[in-house]
Amino acid sequence: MNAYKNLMLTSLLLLLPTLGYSAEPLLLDEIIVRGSHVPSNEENLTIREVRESPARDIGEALQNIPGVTALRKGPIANDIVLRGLQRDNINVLMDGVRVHGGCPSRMDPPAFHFDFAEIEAIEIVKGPYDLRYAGSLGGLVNATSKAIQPGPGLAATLTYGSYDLVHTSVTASHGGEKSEGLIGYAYKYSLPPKSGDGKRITDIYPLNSKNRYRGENLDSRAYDINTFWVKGKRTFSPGVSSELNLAYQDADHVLYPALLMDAEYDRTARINWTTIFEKPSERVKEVKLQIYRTDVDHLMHDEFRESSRPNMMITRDYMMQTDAQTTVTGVNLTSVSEAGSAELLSGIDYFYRNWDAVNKSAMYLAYQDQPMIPDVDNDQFGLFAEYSRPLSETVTIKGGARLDYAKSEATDLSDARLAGFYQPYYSGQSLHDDNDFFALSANLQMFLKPIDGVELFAGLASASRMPDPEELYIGLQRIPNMNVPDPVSWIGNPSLDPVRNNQADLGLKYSGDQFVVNGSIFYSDLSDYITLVQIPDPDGPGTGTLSKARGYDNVDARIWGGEVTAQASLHFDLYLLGSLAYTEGKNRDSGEPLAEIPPLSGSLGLRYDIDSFFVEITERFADQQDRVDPLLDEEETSGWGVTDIKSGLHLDKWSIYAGVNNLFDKYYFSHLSYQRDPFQSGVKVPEVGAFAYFTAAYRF
Ligand SMILES: [Cu+2]
Repeated sequence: MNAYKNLMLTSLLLLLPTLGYSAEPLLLDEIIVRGSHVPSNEENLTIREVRESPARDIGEALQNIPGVTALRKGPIANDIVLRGLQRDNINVLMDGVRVHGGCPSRMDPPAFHFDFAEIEAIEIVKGPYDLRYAGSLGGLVNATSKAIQPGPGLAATLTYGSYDLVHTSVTASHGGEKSEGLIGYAYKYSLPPKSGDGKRITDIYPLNSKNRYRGENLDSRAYDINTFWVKGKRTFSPGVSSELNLAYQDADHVLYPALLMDAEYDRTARINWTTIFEKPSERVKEVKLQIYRTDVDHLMHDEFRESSRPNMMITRDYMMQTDAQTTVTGVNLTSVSEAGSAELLSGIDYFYRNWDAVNKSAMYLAYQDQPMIPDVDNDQFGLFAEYSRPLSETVTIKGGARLDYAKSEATDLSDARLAGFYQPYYSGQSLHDDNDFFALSANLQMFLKPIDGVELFAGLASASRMPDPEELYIGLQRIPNMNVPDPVSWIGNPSLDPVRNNQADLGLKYSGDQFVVNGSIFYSDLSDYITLVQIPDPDGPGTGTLSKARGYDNVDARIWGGEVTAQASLHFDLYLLGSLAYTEGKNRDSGEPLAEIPPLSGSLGLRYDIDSFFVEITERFADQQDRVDPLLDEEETSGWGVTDIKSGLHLDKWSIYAGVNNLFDKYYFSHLSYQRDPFQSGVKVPEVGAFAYFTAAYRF
């Protein structure tokens, strides 16, 4: 693998001297123009770029951004990992709306609940530099929905790919002077893809495994997702407008080979109502009021697996099932004021989140309901202000602070269950079914343009986030029995403290006529970082009502790393595109590496682009990951490299794309795609083998 990596880096260096003048490096111009709007700690992915790829969802599409990795348990539903931080350590929103998933195993991460066709662009803030939303501890990923263009509009896309993949969408819109409206529909379907060894990814279990798919389900739908959305906007008087967005998504029959269960359904409803007052007074540029609600209803079970075959104990269609619901109701009020060239952003951010999940299992409690996520109420209230001001022609500073109050209560966690099941795992700590905390976050950023084409960024930040309801209160008791003498329980830690991230960032961006490079490095000191821990059986192995467990603990940790991307314009309308990203994490309490940190990864591509036509070949690669946490039995993952080719044609109203990912049908594993609990089966799911696709897109 190292030889391979060196080859990639050497070829990049050898190609550099061939930089030359092409008449109009259009692609480079576009990158420079786009780059000039965002500092080097931010990235922006447009949906046009996404359309070139066969990405199944937002998480997969974002993998092209260095520092972003996707983690998944099946063919779809990629969870976003930003510089090694995942779950509630980062914020993933759409138009500022929170959609927390319902599944305790994160079958439905936040980004799963939006469709590409709803989205115009995705903004990524790397590091704790966003103060608008609670919990942007490691960064923010915010998708912005499509704006309605004046007059009538129609957009349609159809992608057909290997394994009967069909992704299609259509939106129709009309933009008038006072009223605007948009309606959209998207459908996604695929059979289980095959990995490089020629096997369906549903066919990864040995014949004697209870977790293997039943014969009739090996080649059944991998997912079947319908999404509908409407948007209406009304301008009441000059500068006062109100917009209402409604969306409903029904995901059915989603397979998760990495887990013990699959999703029967995952239904999401979203309402977002935003009112904007422009220039309400001399000093105030804008006041925005946003009210939203999201609802998720998720059901998973093992009915497609051998484990659900009836026997003495299994008397229903399933051996195990989890029924989960979650809602978020939020209000944001923000105002932007200006005085000269200085700008002040301030606001209030409030939301209420409820999460409830009930597990039933034949093997442990004879189908008795178990409050796995015990109907947790979580309120968070935040106040923030951010000030930015140019100090001179070449220097701008930006800084701000945020104060948060949060409260969590497990309403379905009885005193008896807390004392009898939770307390023995955390002896010496006094556990409660409610928690609250105050936290202050702040940052200071500096942007410098010392000479033409060069931009420097320096940032210092300290941010905090509340432990999430799962980390605090999850409870899945597995009582040792004849069939399973030494099971693993799941136990939240109600005495967890909030995580704090103290981070420093440096960035450098250079834009020249033939060459654009953007590099950044970061160092993150995490106090009370929440990590998974293995806890021994408090009442001795194989006896009593308790078993060994996986739980959570606060530890001190550090994560550091960096990313670099470069684009160069060569002769003959050719462009060289490259990126590298590295993240390293250490648990300072145990001295071991942090678990679930992506390895060194990158890409190197050559693209011919004359605006109306392009063809590109890209090599994506990752080094082996041997920095694993032995305390969690985390396994090492080998390095890999795969080749993707694609091309596209842009006509007046039509765009056509075709390509093959993993051209040489390599059999490989992504480091992050398996250590997933609860309900991980322990089997690694390989990545998709050779995958061909064709997309036609129409718009006017
Ligand atoms: Cu689930």
